[in-house]
Formats: sequence, C-alpha cells, structure tokens
Amino acid sequence: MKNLIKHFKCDDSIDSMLEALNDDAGIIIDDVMSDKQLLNIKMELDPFLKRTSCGQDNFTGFKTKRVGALIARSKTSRDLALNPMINEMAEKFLEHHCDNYQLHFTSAINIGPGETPQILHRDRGVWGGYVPRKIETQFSAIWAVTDFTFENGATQIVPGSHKWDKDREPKPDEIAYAEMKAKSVLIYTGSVLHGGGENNSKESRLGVFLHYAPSWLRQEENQYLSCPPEIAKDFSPELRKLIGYSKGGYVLGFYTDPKDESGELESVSPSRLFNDQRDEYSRIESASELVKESLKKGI
Ligand SMILES: O=C(O)CCC(=O)C(=O)O
Ligand SMILES: [Fe+2]
Repeated sequence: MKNLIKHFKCDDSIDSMLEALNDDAGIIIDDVMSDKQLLNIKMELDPFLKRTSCGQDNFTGFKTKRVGALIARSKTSRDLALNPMINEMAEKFLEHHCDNYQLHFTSAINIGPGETPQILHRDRGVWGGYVPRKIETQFSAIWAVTDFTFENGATQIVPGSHKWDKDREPKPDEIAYAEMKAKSVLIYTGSVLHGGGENNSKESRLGVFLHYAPSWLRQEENQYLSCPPEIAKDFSPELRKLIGYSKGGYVLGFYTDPKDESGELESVSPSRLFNDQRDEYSRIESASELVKESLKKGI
C-alpha cells in the first residue's frame, strides 16, 4: 500500500494546511494555478527546456532537465512566486525562525521518460548540515505544470520524516508520491525526505520549484546574478524585496555603490538601487533595543 499525502482546496483555511504541514511536512493544494497561467508558463519555459541538456550525475538525473533564473525568464513564475496564499503560508511557517523570508531557489524540473528515482534527501542539506534541525529552513512549493503521476515521476515524499533521526531510512510503504493534477501545488519543507520519482511513462513530468527561506540564510540560487539589477528594475518593489533586493536585518545585506560620487549610496539597503522606499530596517528605536532584539533567540 502506498502512503498518502493530504490534499487541500484553495478555500480551506491556511491554519488547517499549516497544521498538516507541521505534522507531515508535505501537503498538496489542488487547482491553484489558472488555465491561463498554465498555458503561459508552458510557453515561457519551452524554449529554455529545448536548449538545456540533461543532468550530468545521479543526483540531477541523466534524463532530467533543469532550467533556473525563472524570475528573470518567466513572467508567470513571477506571479506564482508572489501568490498571496502561498506567501501567507510561507510567512507563518518560517516566522518562528526569522523576521523576514526571501525567495531562495527557482527551477523548472523536467523528468524525462526512463529516469530512475532520485536518492531521497533533505533540501536543508544545501547548508552542509550546520543549521540545527530545530530551525525550519525551507518552505518549498512545486507547481505542477503537467500532471504528476506515480508512472511519470511524481515527487517521492516521506510524510513525517522531518521528525525522524537523520539516519532512519524509510520502508517502501512509508514513501508517498505527490500525485496531483497540473495546476496543483505540492508544499514541502526543507527537513522532509523526498526525491524525484522514477519515470516509467512515455511523457515528461514538469514542475516549477519555488522555494522560500529565512532572509538571514544564503540563497541556494544566487538571485543577484540570476536576476541582475538591469532586469529587476522593471519589477514591483514587492518582487524585488522577495528576491533579496532588501536588507534582511538592520545591517544584513547592505551595499555601497563603489562608483557613487554623491556620498549618498554608502552602506544602504539594496532597495536604494531602485529608489524604492526605505525598508523596514532603516530606522531603529534605540541602540540598546537593537542589541536586545539581536539577542532574542539566545545567542
Ligand atoms: O524533481 C523532483 O520531484 C524533486 C527534485 C529534488 O528534490 C531536488 O532536485 O532536490
Ligand atoms: Fe530536493
């Protein structure tokens, strides 16, 4: 018997979804994307998928293609990244460990016919295992662009494995498969065991991965290079802030324009690159409040 992932509808309460996410570390919300978004995202990704080669190792998959820089390349990915329901959930999920969160990773992952199962892993491993488990590092969304089926490589997820000892391995019947219709979204966390599925069908399985993380962690996909200022200048301040053109704390992530002759772009927020309003960290109540706040989690 296969283990199952709980399904939700868009009008279910965010709290009920978060409760299930805290219990299982993986849930599916059905029918979130519009028909138009589905049509558009396929068109936007198609040229990049055509020209991209498959992975070069067992982890990325010899029959799997990955396309990044989705914020720069795909208007619909920008809209999905800003989806209000997903962002409300991301904020509530991550807020216990940070004052703010950011977009951390974008990728369109296309698992081709004949692909073997990806090794099960925890995405929090990107930081080399140094972040203590009590800190949840990622809130991740996989938007289904094709149907995800057991046969075509639906993501393997081990519900509840975020609470397991790091060395425990799942029995076959503990592995669930994120079977969902195109337009649905799988939400999972950085601590749950998961991996791409085996594709025994004749079609490809395509998902758009948009992951969020606390704004004090280094992003997996470097957004300043994948979406440089000359592209980001045309986005909304909200999207720019989400991808990291903002400070993550009073001094975290400031920059100085090396060519500035006015003296005004010394130690400022990246939001100043675009003349965006001051960000929330630009003013402090008092130095002693600032120091007290910075110690609130007991460092
Ligand atoms: O393609 C998938 O379903 C999962 C891919 C994945 O987990 C990864 O590459 O880290
Ligand atoms: Fe992964």
